[in-house]
Amino acid sequence: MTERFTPTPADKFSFGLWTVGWQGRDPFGDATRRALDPVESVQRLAELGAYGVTFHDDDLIPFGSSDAEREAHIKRFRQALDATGLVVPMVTTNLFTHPVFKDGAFTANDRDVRRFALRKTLRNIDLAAELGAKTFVAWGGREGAESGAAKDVRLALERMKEAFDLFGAYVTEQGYDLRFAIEPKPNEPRGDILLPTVGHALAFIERLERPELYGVNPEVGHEQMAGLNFPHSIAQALWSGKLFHIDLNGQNGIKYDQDLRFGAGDLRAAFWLVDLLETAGWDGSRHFDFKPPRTEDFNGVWASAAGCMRNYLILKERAAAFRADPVVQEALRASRLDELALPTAADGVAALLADRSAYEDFDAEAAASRGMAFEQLDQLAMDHLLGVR
Ligand SMILES: [Mn+2]
Repeated sequence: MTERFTPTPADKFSFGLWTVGWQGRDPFGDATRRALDPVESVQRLAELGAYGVTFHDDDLIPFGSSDAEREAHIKRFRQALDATGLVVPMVTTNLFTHPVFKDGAFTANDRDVRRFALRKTLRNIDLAAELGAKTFVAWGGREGAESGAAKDVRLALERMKEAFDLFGAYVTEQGYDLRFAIEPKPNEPRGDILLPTVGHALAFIERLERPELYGVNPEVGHEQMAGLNFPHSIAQALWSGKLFHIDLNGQNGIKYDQDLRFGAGDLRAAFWLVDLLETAGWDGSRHFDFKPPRTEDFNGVWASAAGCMRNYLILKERAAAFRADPVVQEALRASRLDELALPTAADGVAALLADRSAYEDFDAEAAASRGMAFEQLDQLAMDHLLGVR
């Protein structure tokens, strides 16, 4: 029973150093845990069955480190990676903790701050390429405002575009095999953040000079903070060919960013998310971006990390059982999912106009009276999720 939910590197689970390493400092309280050495995190995550580890530059190399200190931190980290076999699929930049970024990084009103942010990011892009990462995440947590006149949003978007176009040109010139994943979030820490949802980010990407280099890194809780259906956002990102990375965690509705372990919070959304990722053949990392609650000691931290992976594997099994159930397959046909797969007017507009059954002879009342049988279908999903089928 337990063994089939034991993760292995083949499951492609990855964790940010900042997740298990979160010390529990929040707006109302101090840290409740000591700092974790990144080397210890790598070792423990490998023992738990993870395949990858990710980080912000400052998670590995404290802000303000000298070049020599920087090299020493990278060397120790590399040794831990080599010893455990863990890989670095993704790297991201901290452009939010230091007070210099209080008004943002790429969109700060102060030009010198923007230039510093570009340099900090370019340096981190070099490190990402050096460590073999294929995805570079950009979360613009401080790119926003608390009041109307404080930010000219059209100009800020222009500066944001300028930054991403510069990075795209840089990786192209350097020949790096690295793509960018923009991470949307509606608010927190800013009152309102630019590119607040997956949809906003997808639209922004199309305005860039090399749109093929950019995709999204949606986070479960971030879309849910905006009241949105996370699996729907992921489905649109997949449909657009823009799901470059994903942040899995848990959230209970529209409130502060809870960053619960994956599976906590909206369990039904988590079930449909895993069903979607698995049926779509998602081959990227199953990356966890969560915060073990500050109530926990390190036993709780590792239990929380293990729980993320265990919950994914349980939901993966439950979703597969749902799809394989002949009764479910019949219910899907009863709900006419097979019909949705048929093009609506592949015969062309002339044939459509000539088709009297499509309009003149169409019996709207009869069509309106057909039940969709969605409730029977959804209860089957519920039965599988709850483990009673
Ligand atoms: Mn979050």
